[in-house]
Amino acid sequence: MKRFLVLNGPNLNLLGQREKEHYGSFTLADVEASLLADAADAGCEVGFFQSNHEGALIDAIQAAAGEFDGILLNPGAYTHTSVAIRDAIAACPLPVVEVHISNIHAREEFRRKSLVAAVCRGQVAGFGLESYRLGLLALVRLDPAGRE
Ligand code: CA2
Repeated sequence: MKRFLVLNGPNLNLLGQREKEHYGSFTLADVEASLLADAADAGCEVGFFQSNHEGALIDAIQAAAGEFDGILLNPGAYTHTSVAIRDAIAACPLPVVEVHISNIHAREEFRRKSLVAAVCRGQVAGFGLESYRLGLLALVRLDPAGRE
């Protein structure tokens, strides 16, 4: 059975508490419950990790090979700043799908650039909790050997 790691970056543990205009009113626990249900339907497994620390996220990306078949990644604000996370993804043999709750391309200029996008298999942004569900579907359905 395929296993996917759902990796969330800084401040995503605060979902549902503030900034509801950008991130809705659902919590990270809601995201995880939804993905657990989707994974059961799809016949795969999901594991979860959230950290506010760049190095911990990099450690999780490095440790995922051998344990998981792909990574669903919301790097939070590190999306726009972290060459180190980009390098970890580039070095990772697993497909990584970048997800964002908000449409980063319709927000402030500094959020429109993702440093990780070019080393991810694809990006889903702007669909709230559904971004995670669509990203998981992409991981389930994509050909691990191919680029399409
Ligand atoms: O839209 C996304 O998923 C983001 O990755 C969320 C990040 C933001 O820095 C990115 O530009 C886009 C921020 C997550 C912080 O979430 C909070 C939730 C509640 C209260 C405060 C922050």
